[in-house]
Parts: sequence; C-alpha cells; structure tokens
Amino acid sequence: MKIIQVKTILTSPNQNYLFVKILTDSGIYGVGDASLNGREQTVADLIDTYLAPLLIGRDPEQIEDFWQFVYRGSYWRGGNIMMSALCGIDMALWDILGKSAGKPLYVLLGGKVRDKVLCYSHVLGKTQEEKIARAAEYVRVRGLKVIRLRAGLPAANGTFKVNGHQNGPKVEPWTPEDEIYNTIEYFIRIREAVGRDVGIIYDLHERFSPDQAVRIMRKLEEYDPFFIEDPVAPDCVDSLRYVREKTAVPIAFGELYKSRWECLPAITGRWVDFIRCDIIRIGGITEAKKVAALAETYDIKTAWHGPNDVSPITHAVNWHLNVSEYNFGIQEDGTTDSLIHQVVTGGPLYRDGYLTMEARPGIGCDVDEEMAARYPFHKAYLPVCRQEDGSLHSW
Ligand code: GCO
Ligand code: MG
Repeated sequence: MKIIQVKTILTSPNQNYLFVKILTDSGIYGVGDASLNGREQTVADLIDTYLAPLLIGRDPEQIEDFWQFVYRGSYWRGGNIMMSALCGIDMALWDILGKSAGKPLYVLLGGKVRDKVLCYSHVLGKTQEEKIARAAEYVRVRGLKVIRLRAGLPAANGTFKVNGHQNGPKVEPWTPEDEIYNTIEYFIRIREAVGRDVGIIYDLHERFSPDQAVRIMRKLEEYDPFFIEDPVAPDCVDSLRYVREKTAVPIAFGELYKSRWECLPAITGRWVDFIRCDIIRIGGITEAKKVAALAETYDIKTAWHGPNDVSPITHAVNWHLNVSEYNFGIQEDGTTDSLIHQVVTGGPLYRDGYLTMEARPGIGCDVDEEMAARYPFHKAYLPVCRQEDGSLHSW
C-alpha cells in the first residue's frame, strides 16, 4: 500500500476545525483531526506545503517511523503548530491501519480493558445562578456523575467562548482577587446543590499564580473536588510542584503540554493525579500511548482533553484510548455541539454519564467533504485577558 494524496479540509460548523484525509492506492483512506483553535490555517499550510509532499509514495503502515521522521528528522522539534499537523497525519495513518486490518483502533492498541467510559460534562449557563440551577438538573435529568465548572467572573461571561473574533481577539477583564473569591463561593454553592455523591471538577485554566491557586484549593479541600484542573501555567515546572506540596486536592494537568518530555517532571514527581494532555497537541495516537504508559508506571490516571473545539474524530480517538488503557481515569465530554456531527459522522455520544461509541474498523469516523464546504472556514481569534491596570494576563 502506498500513499497517493494528502488533503486538508478547513471548515467552520459553529467552530473552526481542520481535518486531514490521506488516500492510498488500495482505495482505503484515513481521516485525522489537526484542529488548533485560532491557528487552523497555519497548520493547514504546514501540512500542504511541507509534510504532504513527504508522505506521497510512503507506506502508510510505517506510522512510528513517520512520527520520528517529522519530530526528530527535521532537527527543529515540536511546537503547537507542528505537533497538531503531525497529529492529523498520525490519526489518519492509524485509521488506515485499522481499516486495512478490519479492526477498530482499540484492538490495535491492545484490546478492551473496560466496557464503560466515565465522562464529565460542562455546566453551561449565562450566570452563576443559572449554572447552579442547571447543575442539579443535569445530574437529575442527564444522569451526570461528574460535572465540570470553570473560572470566569460572571461579568466576563462568555470568557471561554472559543469561536473567537475575526478581526482580532476580544479583550476580556480579569480581576484575580474577585475571581478567587468567586471560585470558592461558586464551588461551595454547587456542592450544596448537587450533594455529596456527584464529582465536581473545576478548571482554573492556568490563570492563577501558585499562591492564588493554593489559597483556592486549600479552601476547597473539605468540599471534596474530583480534581482541580490546570491550576497554574505550565511554563515554570516549579509552580506545579509548589501547589502540589501545599494542598491535598487531586490535580489534573496538561492541556498545554506539547510532548511526553514536557509531561515528565509532573509524572515522575507525582505532582498530578491525572494527566490530561490534548491528543492533538502532543502529536496524536503514537505519542498518547507513550504518555499513558509513562503515567501508568507512576500510578497516574489519564483524563484526556476533550473540549468542543476538537472534533468528533478526536473524541473517538479518546474513546479508543480510554477503553484500552489500564490507567484510564475520566474523559472530558465535549461532544454536545450538534452542527459538527453533520460534517463528521461516527463519533462517540454521551449517554447517562458515559461516553459510548459503536466500534467500526479504524477510528470509526468519516468527514463529509460536501457538508464541510457548506460551512466555509473563516479566520477567528481566541480572546485575550487584561487586568484592571491594562496589563495582559494568561487567558
Ligand atoms: C477545557 C479547555 C478548553 C480550552 C479550549 C481552548 O478544559 O476544555 O480549557 O475550554 O479553553 O480548548 O481552545
Ligand atoms: Mg481546561
């Protein structure tokens, strides 16, 4: 089997996505997700102009070799753009392998070790009041076992709207002192609303300084968080260690990591309880299975990033990893946006607190190119945060 064509597909059904389609001379093709919120066009250009020509004529079954060829072979390593591009290709190659073997991806990864994939969903709403009312309703009506909340002042409502703006980033306010207070109050009110049996996750989105994160987490200890997500920025590894040493709250970390080497101190130091890389950001399935194996070695569980700005292809890959990994912890469920399901078919769906998927050979998803063209891509920026004095703050 030989690769004969590599296509990039940019589309925007409510949200920008970038897909990779690799065609072979056998008639089998594979699809992958290379979406990088706010940078999709740049990733597409990298694939079209640089990586696609390297793939033509290659054996699609040499997945590991291509990964190493791109990562090490070009001397300049990694980065978000390169790793996202590599992921789109990596997923498409695993998809081809599964289809040609007639086996779902999870079988190629070692086979199922569990039947159910526990997932957490986001509590959405315009105000805190609305979210508190919804949280209890979600648990009652939708059967959620674990819910997720995130930092964002009521005044900065829509802070995490990832559709972005076309002419430049929207500027959102950030007042850490208010936010510390709000986070604690909000968490306690949600705990009262849903009761003891529901897991509560809180995403701090890498926005707090280590001392601020510790202040929040210590106050929340007695309210039993399932985990606190990304309390500090990943840039300085000592920040995470500082937080770990000062609080007993379980920590999940890693959606900004770009490789297994970036995860290494957090894993070997046991500074985290859950490693939650974004599969696209670390270069795909080939790297994810290595991160999972490293984490297993240190008794750390996985909680792969799964927001709605990655497509159902990535949610499907997460599902295949989840069912075949010994050290699976929980999965973020970002599968709820309906328009994308017109473009990508076959992804997993949420049912009663679990992510379910009908297994088919390969990843099990397909991209409808005609449908994708009906939702033309347009450049969009993620927002930025500024503090009251005008200074920029991590978004
Ligand atoms: C999450 C993430 C997302 C990111 C988004 C950026 O935990 O799901 O924090 O909401 O903000 O992926 O594009
Ligand atoms: Mg997050």
